[in-house]
Amino acid sequence: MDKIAVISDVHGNIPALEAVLADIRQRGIDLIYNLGDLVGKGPGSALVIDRCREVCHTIVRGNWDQSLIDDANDPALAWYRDQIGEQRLAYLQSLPNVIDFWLSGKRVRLFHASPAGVYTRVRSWDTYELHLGMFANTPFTGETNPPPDIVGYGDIHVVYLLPLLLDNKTLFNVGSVGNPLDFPLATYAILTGVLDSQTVAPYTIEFVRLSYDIELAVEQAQQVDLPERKEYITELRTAIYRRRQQSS
Ligand SMILES: [Mn+2]
Repeated sequence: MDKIAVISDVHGNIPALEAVLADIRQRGIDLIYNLGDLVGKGPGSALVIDRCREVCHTIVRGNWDQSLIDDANDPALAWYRDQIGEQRLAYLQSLPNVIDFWLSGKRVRLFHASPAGVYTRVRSWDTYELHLGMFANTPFTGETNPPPDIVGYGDIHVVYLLPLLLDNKTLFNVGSVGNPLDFPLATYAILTGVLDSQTVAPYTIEFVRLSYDIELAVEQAQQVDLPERKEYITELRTAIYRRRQQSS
């Protein structure tokens, strides 16, 4: 059986990334797909890009990666853009939208947010129709025939797995490595099956949640002039999204 580690939303958190990479290595998995949002939020965007380029087979572009390119004049993003530099920005721009492959007779597609693009968000509590829309071929995804049976994505930083029984499809979210918003643990997914095979065979989708040195990540955030630092640190420690934190 082949194993694929699927990581996403590292968001400049080096201690979380290193904990996840060590776990992947220890399991003997050497194929890593990355669903984007390498940058933003945390203090280590540049390092995360460099490290992920080194270890990930394929990386797709996330909404933060895209907005550093699109919103060149947004002062809130200037801190990250300055840190990353032109060459890495060009690299982010070059990343693909989706990863398509066969696994144990299933067509699998991975992307950051949705087939509409990196900025269109779909949540676990959205409608059946919106969830089914995650399997569509669009100008953003390109065409596959057949369209995907299994779709995995990032973006919302919350793990879930949803069978769409009426249509025989499976939707899942891999959670976030560096900025989890369900539990304060570094999270990723592992797919197991026969890679590149159109023959039906067993496969599994599992989720891994790891403790990592959160206080080291906090210390790294405190050493720099990070935008929304207080909210970011609370997210690391509590997994409560900054827009939901009580203002004191
Ligand atoms: Mn994200």
